[in-house]
Amino acid sequence: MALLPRGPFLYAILDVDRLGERAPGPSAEALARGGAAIVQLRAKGVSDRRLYSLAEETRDGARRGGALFVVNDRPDVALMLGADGVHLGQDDLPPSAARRLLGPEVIVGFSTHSLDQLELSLRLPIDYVAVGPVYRTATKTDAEPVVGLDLVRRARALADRPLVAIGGIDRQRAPEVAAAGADGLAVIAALMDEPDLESAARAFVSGMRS
Ligand code: TZP
Ligand code: MG
Repeated sequence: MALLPRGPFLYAILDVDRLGERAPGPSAEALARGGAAIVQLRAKGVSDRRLYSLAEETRDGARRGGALFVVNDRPDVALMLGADGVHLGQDDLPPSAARRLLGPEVIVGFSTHSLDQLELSLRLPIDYVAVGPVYRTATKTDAEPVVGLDLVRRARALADRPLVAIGGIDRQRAPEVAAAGADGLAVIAALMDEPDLESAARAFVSGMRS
């Protein structure tokens, strides 16, 4: 299976809706330089051609900064661009199909939103399992109900692979999420809403480990 960073690590999600006037490449690089171990590109509702070029720029920026690059939703784009991984949700293409396409070395991550989904996911050929939303989030309009730290703890007890927590995680909450057993903390707004992405990532990482 693909190699993931050791926890706790910052899993920064570069959400194109929150980029504003900022360019994806330098933004990904800034997140990585600030200490994000993974930079995921999340680009909902853009054309395939635009997604491809956004992903190319994000990949190059993440790599310049020393982070792994993960594509949200799209194993085909991950394959074309030689991404380090793909992240899939419950309604995306099946993780087993993505694994067949991408081979054993590419990271395949998968979102879960309940204990049942978490248990089922552990039979899949995935490298990490994500749980959330841990807290209320304004970023994902169709987010599932909040699962709380309780599901993070239960997931930690069950999961035999890295666990990523997502949803409403900010600097203040990061230590309790890590203490509940999350290896990776996946974050959109608490990073992307800051003007200086590198400082935001750096502050997040230093708080996360305290
Ligand atoms: N999946 C569950 S919550 C969420 C996603 C993509 C959004 C996380 O964004 P934020 O801004 O860190 O709450
Ligand atoms: Mg998805």
